[in-house]
Amino acid sequence: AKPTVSGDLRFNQLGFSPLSEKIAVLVTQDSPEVSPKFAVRAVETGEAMLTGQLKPGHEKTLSGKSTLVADFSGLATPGHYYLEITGTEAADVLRSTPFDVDQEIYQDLAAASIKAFYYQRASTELKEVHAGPWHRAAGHPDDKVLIHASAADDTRPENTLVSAPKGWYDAGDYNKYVVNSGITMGTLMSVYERYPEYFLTQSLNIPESENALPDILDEVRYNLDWLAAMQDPSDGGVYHKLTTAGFEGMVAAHEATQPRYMVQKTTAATLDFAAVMAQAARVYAPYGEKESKRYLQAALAAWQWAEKHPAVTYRQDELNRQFDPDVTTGAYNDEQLDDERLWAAAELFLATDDANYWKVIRSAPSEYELPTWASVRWLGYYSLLAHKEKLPQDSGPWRSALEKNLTVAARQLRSAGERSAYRVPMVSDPDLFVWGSNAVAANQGILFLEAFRITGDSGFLRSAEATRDYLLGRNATGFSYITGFGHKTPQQPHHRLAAANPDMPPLPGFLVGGPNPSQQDGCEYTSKVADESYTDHVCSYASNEIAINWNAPLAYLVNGLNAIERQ
Ligand code: 9MR
Repeated sequence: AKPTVSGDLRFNQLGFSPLSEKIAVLVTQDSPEVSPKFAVRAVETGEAMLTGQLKPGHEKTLSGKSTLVADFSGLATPGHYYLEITGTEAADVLRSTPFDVDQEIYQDLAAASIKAFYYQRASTELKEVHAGPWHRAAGHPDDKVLIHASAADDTRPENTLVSAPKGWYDAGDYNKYVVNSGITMGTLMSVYERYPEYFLTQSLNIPESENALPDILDEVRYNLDWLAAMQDPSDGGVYHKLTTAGFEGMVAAHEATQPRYMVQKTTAATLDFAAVMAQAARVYAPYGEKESKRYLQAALAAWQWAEKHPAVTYRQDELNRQFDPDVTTGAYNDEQLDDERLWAAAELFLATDDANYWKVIRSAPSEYELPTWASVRWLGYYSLLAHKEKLPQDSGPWRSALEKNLTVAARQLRSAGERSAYRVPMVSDPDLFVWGSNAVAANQGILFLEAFRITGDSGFLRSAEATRDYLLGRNATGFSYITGFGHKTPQQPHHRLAAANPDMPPLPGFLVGGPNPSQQDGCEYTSKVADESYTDHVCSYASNEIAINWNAPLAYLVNGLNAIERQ
């Protein structure tokens, strides 16, 4: 058969840093017997800078298609290029859209992935000088929040007014959920802790940019201020969420004015809060002793509440049978609390050196588990592994076992990626495509960066890059899943702040949820295949919503890689 060059070319649409692996994938209907040739040409002169032959992808795509892979990793000279694939006949040519090779290529995306949190700020006006064309009026003052019947007690009866301003909107909706803020905050503080020097020079152009704190810590503090107010000062328990009873319509923030409630205290929220505050006590210590102590006190009080209330879970349906008004917003309900307990114990151990926390840590399972909002054990283990010097003297074998579990998981994922059609781990298993699958990918990227940090094996860096390539276009839909970065990006994310401004491009730097074959939103999709089940429509909250717990691992991955690549 003649080499065929018809098909779709999939690659990272933003471009490549000079020393990274560079791969483009041609998705074809049938695999030709003779592989076509490719050339990477300079846009300006047409000169071929590098030539080669496409190689068959190892496995079929999840939809059963074949792929051919062009590897032009050798092209390290910065420049503006396009890829050309040629068959046997002169007319048989396929050209890619142009892309860059550039040492600075990830600077803007790295900053934008954190600036996204600034755009999500509640209770404040976004000025044009910081927000550019996305400037807007303040929404949700949250200084008069009602204690919901489910949260009422002697000190705060039903309808007591409390104040919990600031913080970030969770996602496309305007509510603020403690559990989801937990993993988000842990991830953001951790990327800062891994690459502190790098963050000293990053400017986000936010209102606090001029102060002494790195901008990422200013942004995180905006949410810490809110989170602190989610704790009941009388007993240390933490409310599950601050929310309207039902979701608001797709209106601008300042026009979304339904009453806001503090709903039931839960063990998951309280333990996540304890972990975040204990980590904050460590991270902010060099910048303010008083602040750091306050965070630690809050963490300790939360831990004590959770000791007394070890299994208060959030069950929205039951709650609605007992109390008015019915609450129908995000539930973030979780029945498994051992992992939250481990994470809190880990951060509190690092903060206090108290042997009681070490006991909790030593009795926990240690097999690797990719973090999600409901599964946070490895946030604790990542922190412990990154602070070896604070571990007990005789913990060497325990730590080695933990490191082994991490690197074995990373190695398995890496080889699954190398065998796959797109040469990325994400497409090796349809079960990975849950609601928010892009955050699964981004968290895999974090795992690779951690495996690289522990072993120094640069193969893990290649896998982290591949994950970044996946999110930026080397995937089954050909979308770059990050708003504003790439030539085919989400135009209609499920994001109230964006939907309220239909004449503007969507706010930039946001990762959408990504392919999710469960399609819980009932919107129109063109495919049911796991990695194709994505629709760029505002209706699709199950595949096209933005969320803070998805942007945080994106921020970790792109900033972590950028820090390493720019060294
Ligand atoms: O990310 C959450 C996902 O794991 C759940 O399956 C889904 C349904 O409960 O909810 C997702 O979180 C949403 C939250 O409930 C409300 N704000 C938007 C979140 C992202 O879609």
